[in-house]
Amino acid sequence: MLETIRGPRDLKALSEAELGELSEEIREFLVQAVARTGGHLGPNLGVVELTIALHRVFESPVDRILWDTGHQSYVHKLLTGRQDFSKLRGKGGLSGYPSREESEHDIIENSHASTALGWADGLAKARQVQGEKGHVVAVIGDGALTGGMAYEGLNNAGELGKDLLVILNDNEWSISPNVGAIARYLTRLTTHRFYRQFERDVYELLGRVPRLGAKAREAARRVKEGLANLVVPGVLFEELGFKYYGPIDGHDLDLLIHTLGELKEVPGPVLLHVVTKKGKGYGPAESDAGTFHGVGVFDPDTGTASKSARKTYTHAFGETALEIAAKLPNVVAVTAAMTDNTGLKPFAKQYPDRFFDVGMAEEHGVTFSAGLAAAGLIPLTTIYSTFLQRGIDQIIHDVSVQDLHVVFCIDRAGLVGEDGGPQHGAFDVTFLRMIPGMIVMQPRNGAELRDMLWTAVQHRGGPVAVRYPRANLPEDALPAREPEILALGVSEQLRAGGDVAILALGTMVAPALAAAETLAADGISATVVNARFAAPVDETAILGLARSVGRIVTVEENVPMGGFGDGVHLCLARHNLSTVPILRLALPEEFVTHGKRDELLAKVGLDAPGIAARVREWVRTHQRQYS
Ligand SMILES: Cc1ncc(C[n+]2csc(CCOP(=O)(O)OP(=O)(O)O)c2C)c(N)n1
Repeated sequence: MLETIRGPRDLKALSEAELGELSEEIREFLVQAVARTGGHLGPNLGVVELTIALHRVFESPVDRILWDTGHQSYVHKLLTGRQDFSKLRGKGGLSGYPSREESEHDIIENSHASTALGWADGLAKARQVQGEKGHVVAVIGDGALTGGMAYEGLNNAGELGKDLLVILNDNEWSISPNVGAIARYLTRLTTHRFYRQFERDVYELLGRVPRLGAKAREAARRVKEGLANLVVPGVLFEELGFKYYGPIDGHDLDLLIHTLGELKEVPGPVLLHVVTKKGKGYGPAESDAGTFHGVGVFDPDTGTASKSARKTYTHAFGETALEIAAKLPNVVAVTAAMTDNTGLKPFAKQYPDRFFDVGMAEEHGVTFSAGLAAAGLIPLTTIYSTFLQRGIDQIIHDVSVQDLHVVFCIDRAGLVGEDGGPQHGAFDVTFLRMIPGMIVMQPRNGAELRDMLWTAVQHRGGPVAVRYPRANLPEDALPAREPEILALGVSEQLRAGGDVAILALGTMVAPALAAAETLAADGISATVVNARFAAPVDETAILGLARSVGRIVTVEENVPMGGFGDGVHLCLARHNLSTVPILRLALPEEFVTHGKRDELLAKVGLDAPGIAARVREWVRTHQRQYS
């Protein structure tokens, strides 16, 4: 049946029983497809009925259906003409998130949480200004509701009173179990004693009187909903100007269709609280919601996920954080809803009192870290590069102006692979380098990551950032020796050559060394420097190489604007050496799409052959200076 659904209109012709069958087919499809490619399985299995009901009741794309965060839009894709999941998240395949390029049914292109309510508010008001018809529906998870932007959206949408339906998809999980007072409030709403009692009574009664059939069940549902409202009003949402409905069972397709049909007619801002189960219908995902939130390739029959045997930078960070915590009792760790993904699970287990998960609230995470640091603790504030973009003002205003010693541990710096476009860590060097006093380092292997983290916590001064990639370590294990304190702003020369000096940052050191070998075979001898620091750059080394080698190449996994290469260029200019030719190799000045990390690096010319080719061509056309 799924194959016959070419767009939401095809849903309208199906009977309720057929819709039920369709939901089973979709579940089977999702498990088989995601098993082959990896992806966000659990969140999508949780919204099968909700997505079918939304497309049955509303008229997308005239009505706008927005998925907050966007990782749960696979079912929406399947119902809006996108059923080729063979290359999901891969080169040339469907994106793992909504994509304007892919479909007119996607109006937002997202992946960062808590934005949908702002979008919905804007879309609803624009419709009013322009006299256009159509509903705006935003689906937001309970995890995403821990982000401040969600409240900024609710605050404005509720106050200004335009038609808008917000569906709260409450499964009690973020990537890990959801945290914070809002999560507890939602749990109170869904587990309220009277509500639960009534629900059980009604269903037991109906179970004993089967001939009452569907009508009575429907009536009971309505009463139950009404009562739920009566005894556990969603006070918070009501006070924010929303009419609150629910909580209702988000896997009961008939109830969802019926309820959404009714709510479609209710004017003003409405919030429907829907309770779902992450991973619904697939045993392994139901019992291990964390793993199946975003899973790699797995065996669909057993649910066994294939794991790489190699250690990653994330593992090395996690191990080092534990080691540092054992040495320094004033070191604490902060995550924004990414305990496991950032390697902090062992830390959280070993030091529960020194570990803080602030929810999907990076801005708060940074300012909270400022508070911790002001009181004398040293926070390891561990946030993916892409999500740290949320905290730029907090890094400047709350941490840096005060010169507070917060250690920013920036995972997923550079290209992240399959998560694609909006998730690449392409900007952190730029937005950190511009801040006065900020120290920015990037290691070339796990041992250096360990030394850099040790250097960062020992630093007596303001903020320090260590960025590292979503990649395996080049080595098998971290060294047994004690960690070293690295000299601030000092690079490491790894290879000497007289034609060109390649200064590489972090992940780019290995391909730069390999490129130097290729260039040597072509008669071009290259110096290769492990830059270590993007800020402050190693002035002594740069000036020395400018004068001795006379041609400088910089390589980094960051956009060129304001990046490490710009830092080197500025250093030359400051010393009246701006005539020294400099080639800045970096990520392209456009948004890179999704695909395997290695494939993407090759595509943007940041693998060894790409670096060698560009340096070779450039050396041939640029005269050396000063040497
Ligand atoms: C700003 C931001 N921080 C962190 C993340 C990483 N992240 C992706 S999904 C997710 C959990 C989402 O939970 P919820 O909104 O409840 O949706 P569910 O997956 O449970 O359906 C997190 C933390 C993100 N996408 N955006």
